[in-house]
Amino acid sequence: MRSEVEKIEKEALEAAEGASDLEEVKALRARYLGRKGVLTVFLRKIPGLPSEERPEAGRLANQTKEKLEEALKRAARDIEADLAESSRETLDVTLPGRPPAMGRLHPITQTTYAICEIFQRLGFETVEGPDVELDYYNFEALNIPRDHPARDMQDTFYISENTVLRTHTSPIQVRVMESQPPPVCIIAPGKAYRVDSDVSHTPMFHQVEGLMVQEGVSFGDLKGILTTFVHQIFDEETSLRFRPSFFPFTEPSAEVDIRCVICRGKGCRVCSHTGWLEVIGAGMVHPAVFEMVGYDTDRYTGFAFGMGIERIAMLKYGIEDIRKFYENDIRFLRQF
Ligand code: 2U9
Repeated sequence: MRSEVEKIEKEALEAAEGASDLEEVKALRARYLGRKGVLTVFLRKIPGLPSEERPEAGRLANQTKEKLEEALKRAARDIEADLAESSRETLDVTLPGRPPAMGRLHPITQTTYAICEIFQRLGFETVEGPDVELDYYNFEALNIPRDHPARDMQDTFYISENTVLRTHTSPIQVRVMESQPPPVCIIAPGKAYRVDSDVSHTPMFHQVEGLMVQEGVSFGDLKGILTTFVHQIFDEETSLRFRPSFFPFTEPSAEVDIRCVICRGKGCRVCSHTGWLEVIGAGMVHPAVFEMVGYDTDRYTGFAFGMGIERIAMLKYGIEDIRKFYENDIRFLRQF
């Protein structure tokens, strides 16, 4: 009797260990533990055994049943774990990696670089300066007196009584002149701030200003430099006209118009049907500005000019609303 149970146990445990799929485990369970299973049939025979053999036979058979149940459970668990492992995604280390998402320069940065590059080729050096400026460099040294409308609280962001967010990049040029004698041939790109907001104005915008100071510098030199610049940033066909104007820091002063780059002078919405676009302000540096930085006004003359970078970018790319540059709409920015 003992050897019969041991034989069943050995055979069943070996079969459980060798089971290769869940169907096989299920079949083994039925074969040994099912209603007509080998072990069940054996258990049923116990009551017919001589009474002294029954306890031993019962104990042995129940022990085998427990071992077998345990072995079948383990077999099912191992098979399931193998299945999960083999269905997991495999990693092909020879595949090329995902390319990193490429960023790009903001259209205003691209335009700033394009403008600066043209002037650099003409011999101008690029200089930068602080956005938070002393009242002195932003206004006083540029011949903008205390009661000038440009100083109005409505136009200027005041940080304190003596400090402002610069309203133009001109203070950079004052700082350079203060720090060195002529010759000076510089361009000053950067942010400027004014209390203003509509389709063509944002409270922060960008400017490039230029300054050339040397003995014998004339208005003719200014016209030559700006004509070359316009031909390079737009094209050779773009003509210019210089109109008299006024700025506190230049005398004489001029506003520079270019032939409308959208309609070529026929008249359109962008040029308000005039055929011309105002893009640059310029003039000969006012002697009062030279005096403030200690330059000899009998010896030196100079010209200066300034332009809004957003305006140049809008005309180059045909953008009608300045606020587009600052909405951070990726669909807009991706186009440049
Ligand atoms: C110094 C002396 C003179 C710079 C100049 C302009 C004329 C001008 C505007 C164009 C559009 C500013 O962005 S904008 O609103 N600029 O019209 N700027 S002359 O004159 C200077 C600068 C520095 C020491």
